[in-house]
Amino acid sequence: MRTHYTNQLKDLENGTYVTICGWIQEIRNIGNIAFIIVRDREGIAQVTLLKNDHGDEEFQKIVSLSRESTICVKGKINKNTKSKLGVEIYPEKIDILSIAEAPLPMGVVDKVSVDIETRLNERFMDLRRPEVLSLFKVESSLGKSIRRTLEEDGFLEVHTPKIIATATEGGTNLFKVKYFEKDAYLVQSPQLYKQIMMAAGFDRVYEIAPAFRAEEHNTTRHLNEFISIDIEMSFATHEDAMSLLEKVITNAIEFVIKNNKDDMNRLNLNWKIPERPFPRVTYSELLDYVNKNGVEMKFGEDFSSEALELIGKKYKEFYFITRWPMETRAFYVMPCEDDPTFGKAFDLQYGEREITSGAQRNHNYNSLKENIEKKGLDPKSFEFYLEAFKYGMPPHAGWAIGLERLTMILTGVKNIREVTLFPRDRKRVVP
Ligand code: AMO
Repeated sequence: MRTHYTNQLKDLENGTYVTICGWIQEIRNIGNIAFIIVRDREGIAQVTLLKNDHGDEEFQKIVSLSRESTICVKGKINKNTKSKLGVEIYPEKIDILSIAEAPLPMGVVDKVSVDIETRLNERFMDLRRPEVLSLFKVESSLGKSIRRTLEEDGFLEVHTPKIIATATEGGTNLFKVKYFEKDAYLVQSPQLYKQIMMAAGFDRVYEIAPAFRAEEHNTTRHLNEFISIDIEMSFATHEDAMSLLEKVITNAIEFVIKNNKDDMNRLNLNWKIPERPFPRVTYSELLDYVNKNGVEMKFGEDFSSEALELIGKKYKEFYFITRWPMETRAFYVMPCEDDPTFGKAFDLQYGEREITSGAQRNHNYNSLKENIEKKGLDPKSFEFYLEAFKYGMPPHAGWAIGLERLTMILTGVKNIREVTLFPRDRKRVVP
């Protein structure tokens, strides 16, 4: 149907025939001439309709079309125009594809602010707004670049099951599903399976897939379904995993700067490529720091939002929190050789926000099993996982980035729902 997107018109020769398709954003009718603003994914174009050329009846039919109706316009490019866009189309044929009902559930380009609930209820309409679309274009580019870096580094893409029998990240925030005669759960993370893939000899794997967490609290940072970008690599330490993560993040930022100039302008983003390596701070150093600065915290506790806010004032950009207490982290973390109270786990932070968790994993069957028990979990329910550690398991490490978290942090939106097409939160499963 279409020959060009609207943003491609300005580079064409005068008189070129084009067909554009999109939504009627606005019609200005000034008598014998009407200006129709047509919007598609890439921008807007002006269609200049002359009554003399089309006849009264056709002219009236088109100018009375409702806003947000969809049309295709075939016509000739004119660059000698006073239009702000520097180019207009003189239409020869306008196909009316679908007429929008009025009133609209919400405006697309109106300046009036609409609350987030209405926006999420009418999400298809909200997503037509250029600044909302830009957020998802940035998210798409981040995902694209991350995938490219991993592919270039020899990672194999895998797809692991999303219906599982065992909790991976602790038992509290699991969604139970009926699985015929049994109970099963939606996966919180592909953790166990990506580790099993190391025993399978796949060496380096990645997966970009939904993960499910029954988060009790409705926060601006948590979703019940999010996109987890997971990697696992063999014959590798937590240091190797951190270096890869630095590269993945830096490349992704560079990619967006290069490929999303319009979106960055529209969103007022002014990114610079971060320097590598990112600073590394140990858990204990930060524990000391927050206790000295008025936020009380005991060894072994995770950082509260209050503590993170304080830390974020000192570390404003990317940094790693390393050397976590074993008791704070999941059972699969490898203890440090010099002091097994600590583990080779890390979080990547941006200011007060967490983007990624990762670790070198414990690949020793006996001590892994012990650790499962220490955490009060039943090794029986982990048999299928533990089995993979018995017959030759390489040392391995990995991490997971929350895609919406990353996009949220880099674009500066205050609510993670802004960068989730159809968010699932404590109250919302529709649309
Ligand atoms: P973790 O539980 O820290 O680690 O999750 C990894 C990353 O996923 C994102 N994330 C979320 N995003 C939105 N809503 C949520 N409810 C949510 N929960 C987590 C965050 C977080 O940093 N198996 C480990 C990873 C590993 O060690 O490889 C894990 O799942 O950005």
